[in-house]
Amino acid sequence: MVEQPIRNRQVSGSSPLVGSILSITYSYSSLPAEFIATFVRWAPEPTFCYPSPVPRAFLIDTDTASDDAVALIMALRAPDVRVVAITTVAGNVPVLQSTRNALYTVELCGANVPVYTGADKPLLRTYQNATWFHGRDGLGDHNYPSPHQSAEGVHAVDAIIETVEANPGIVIVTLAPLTNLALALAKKPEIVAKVGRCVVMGGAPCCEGNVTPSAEYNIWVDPEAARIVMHSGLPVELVGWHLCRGDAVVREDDIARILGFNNPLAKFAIECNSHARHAYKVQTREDGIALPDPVAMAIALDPSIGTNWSEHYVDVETQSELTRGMTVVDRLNVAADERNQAVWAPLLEKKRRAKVCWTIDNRRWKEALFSALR
Ligand SMILES: [Ca+2]
Repeated sequence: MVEQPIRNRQVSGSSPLVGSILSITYSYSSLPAEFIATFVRWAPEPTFCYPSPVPRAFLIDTDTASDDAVALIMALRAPDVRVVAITTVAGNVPVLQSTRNALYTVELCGANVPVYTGADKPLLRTYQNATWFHGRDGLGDHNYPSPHQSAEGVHAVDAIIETVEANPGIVIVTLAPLTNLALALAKKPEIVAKVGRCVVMGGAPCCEGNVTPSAEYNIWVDPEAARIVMHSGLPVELVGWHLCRGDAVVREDDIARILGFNNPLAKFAIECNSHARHAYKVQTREDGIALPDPVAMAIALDPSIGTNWSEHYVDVETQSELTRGMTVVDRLNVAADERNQAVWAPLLEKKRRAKVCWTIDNRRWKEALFSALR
């Protein structure tokens, strides 16, 4: 069998999820044969990590568009965080554009963080970008110059595995479709036990998505990958799209305040979201800049910005077209009812519930944003 790079992988779309993923061939090696039984592994109970004098290690997986860029700035400028790796994936923009945007943002921050390019399409689905929202280049089409640095030679999937293994307790923040993380879990399920937190920007637990009424983009684009992550036993903290709307939106007075900081990062943060601001108004009739990824990053940096959390089994719909990518949150714990246990068995086996954030302190979220851009 001729091995192929991951971006040229061959998949079988008709077999069941795990079988299909097992059929993926890629350059490193075949996925472990025991994957079916073991891609969901036990891991210790999650613990929140509050700001500490010892820098916390972050790995950020991103489809770098305009709100991702702001989230990267927040992490790169956080004094108590060491961003050890940025991995990119196809999502809002094609993966190579995502890498370019991540490198540009890192350079704008004067940071030195390796960027690794990852999967260029979802596990099984046809790739669909979101340039209609963020602009063709994902950064509002302002013709930003090419970055000086290049991506690392290691694939993002291997970078995730190596980075987690080298940094036990690491915080993973996903701002994109979960393709890279799912592939890393498939290749090395043991990494689950070494992840301290996994903050996921994605989902619409209140059932009002930004792609369909049921689904938010990151989950909708690659629902099979999201399902693998939710079944993996990772200590997921789910930051849904609902947290980024309404009073969380950066309004005209907030924008004026940020521009008043009068520095290149503040100007970039507003400017690169110009296309997204327009698209968001068309989509929701809300005026202002919605920043889902920065809200997730604010919570990754300080979980107490989330003011209402609860723990539930969370699954992802992969069979229906109508509700593709729906984050199904078991708020009433129906999984405990023996009549439902067959359906929920994969999650029940792992005894790992996700922490779902329902509300945030909007004043403190915006203070975190201002602090990063000041
Ligand atoms: Ca994103």
